[in-house]
Amino acid sequence: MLEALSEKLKNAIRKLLGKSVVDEKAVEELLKELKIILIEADVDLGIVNNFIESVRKKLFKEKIPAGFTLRDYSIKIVYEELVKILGEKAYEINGKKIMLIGLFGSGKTTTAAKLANYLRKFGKVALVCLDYHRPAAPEQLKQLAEKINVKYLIGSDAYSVAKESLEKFKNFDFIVYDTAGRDALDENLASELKSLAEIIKPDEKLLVIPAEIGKVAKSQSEEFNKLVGITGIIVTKMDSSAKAGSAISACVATGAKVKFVCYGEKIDAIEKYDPKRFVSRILGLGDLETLIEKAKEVVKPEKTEKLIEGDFTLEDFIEQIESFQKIGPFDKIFSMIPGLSLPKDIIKKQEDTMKKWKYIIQSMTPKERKEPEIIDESRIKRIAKGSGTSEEEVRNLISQYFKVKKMMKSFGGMKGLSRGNLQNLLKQFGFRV
Ligand SMILES: Nc1nc2c(ncn2[C@@H]2O[C@H](COP(=O)(O)OP(=O)(O)OP(=O)(O)O)[C@@H](O)[C@H]2O)c(=O)[nH]1
Ligand SMILES: [Mg+2]
Repeated sequence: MLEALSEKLKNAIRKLLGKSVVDEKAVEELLKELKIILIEADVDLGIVNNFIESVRKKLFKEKIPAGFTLRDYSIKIVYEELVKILGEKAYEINGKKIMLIGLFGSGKTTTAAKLANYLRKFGKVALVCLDYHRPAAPEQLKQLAEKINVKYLIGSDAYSVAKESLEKFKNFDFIVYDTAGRDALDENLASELKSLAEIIKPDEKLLVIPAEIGKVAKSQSEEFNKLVGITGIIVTKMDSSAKAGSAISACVATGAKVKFVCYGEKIDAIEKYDPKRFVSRILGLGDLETLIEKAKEVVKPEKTEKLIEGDFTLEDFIEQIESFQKIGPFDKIFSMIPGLSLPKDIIKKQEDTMKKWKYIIQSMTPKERKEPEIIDESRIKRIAKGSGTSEEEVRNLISQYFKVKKMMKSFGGMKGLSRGNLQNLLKQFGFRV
């Protein structure tokens, strides 16, 4: 199952993130683990090796951009290189006439109905049965079409139905053609598909491949492409095979475009294939890329020098709070951090606390912000009143500030934080991550 693969990948990443020090050795351990996981998931060895080499090259032979720690950057690169082997771009369906082709039982008929149902949102759709080899095929298509309430055409032989469909559905936006399957792509199937394509002149010839064939998808898509030509691929049964990633990467390796994936028998179990979303999902990264980009934007490197000295005032504290808030709402930030799940009420509480801290610091005089040591009981009273908080809350903030200051000295100042280390940023605000 895809979830099992996903769980293994997530664990490997969690392991790296949980390390106190992320160095070359730690990344190598991650790579070793990823290699085993991908090979076990049936991904082609050549593809796996290229993937590992590209990650290594980017992390150890090229310069790590400013604003990143090795910890963040290694996850970013693993993510990007996985996206590369899984297709990089999302593709559209182009045109009106869509022919589905593929071997026996790959899911053509079911997928034809799912696709018709999906395309209904964009225009008028018709389903056409071109499978008159399997006696039950026309009835299967008829039932599916009636279930989703779209127009359909069935007849008694594929060629005349193909011709008739062009006239009958000429005012439709989409015509989805279901064709017959075979055990293998033999001469008969190839010549039937070619003749049908000559009549229909399809805009799309989509090869339907079940995920369970894994890396064999490469030879299958190459063969179909050579003999009848394909414009894209639909991978079905993603829900019932751990080889989904393998099948997709095998197709991508041939240069084919995976356009849709199906992950169940239900009519709506189809979605446009988007490699970025797919990889984020299996790695459990949420929207990590966006988060890293945003964190980089708000944590400005030029502040680093001063802060490295441990010269961290309450003014810097408030600035950090503000940049943290700029990244986004708290629960969103947390959902984007791999391996981190905190109860919603704790997140909310921390968010409220930070808001209060901001008011408290804003109620201090510039001198108090620079030298919090001078804040005595009477000043605390005044600040609490001015910020609408309690004296206890003011005391808490000051004590938190001194703790952070001490912690930063021992961690070598704000260096780690300023390079975009989210974990440190969170620690600063009292999260145990
Ligand atoms: N779990 C799961 N089952 C699927 C999926 N797609 C299709 N199936 C099942 O796979 C079986 C074969 O599907 P069909 O759509 O009949 O396959 P086909 O390619 O038209 O088969 P032939 O016409 O005999 O070549 C059916 O039992 C479907 O319900 C999917 O995404 N997930
Ligand atoms: Mg069929």
